[in-house]
Amino acid sequence: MSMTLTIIKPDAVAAGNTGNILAKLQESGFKIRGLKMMRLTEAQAKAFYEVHKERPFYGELVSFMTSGPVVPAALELDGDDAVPTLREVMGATNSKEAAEGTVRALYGTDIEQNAIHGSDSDENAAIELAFFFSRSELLGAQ
Ligand code: 3AN
Repeated sequence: MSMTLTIIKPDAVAAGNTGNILAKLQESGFKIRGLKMMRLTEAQAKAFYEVHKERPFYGELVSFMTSGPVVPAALELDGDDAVPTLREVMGATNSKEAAEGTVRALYGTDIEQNAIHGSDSDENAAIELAFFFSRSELLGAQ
């Protein structure tokens, strides 16, 4: 099995799409191994997106991610492909360009308000899972 992290972002939580998105992820084969609702502090959002700190949209991204509650979830998939499978189910960064049926096409609005985050590599998935969940919070993790 393999794991990845998603965050249901403030736009999707505020729109009431948390349940629909979790259902779609489960229909895509993911098991939910950790789940919480929280409001990120500015320091947490800055730390989570530190790789983007030189990008022009960093400030806006931090404001957006702290604008309301988010729902991080630890996702497990049979086999090795949790990260690429979530990227596929999630769709392109810009919701307007995301393939039909993907989470971002269904529930996102644009390049910033794009409904969910998904880890982009196994290495980052491990770092991001540890950012939100302690080992004892990851039920069923080996
Ligand atoms: P992804 O979320 O598809 O991995 P990244 O890692 O390039 O995309 O970007 C992280 C987040 O930064 C995106 N989810 C999006 O919310 C935001 N973002 C990326 N590019 C832009 C942009 N050009 N303008 C505003 N926000 C952006």
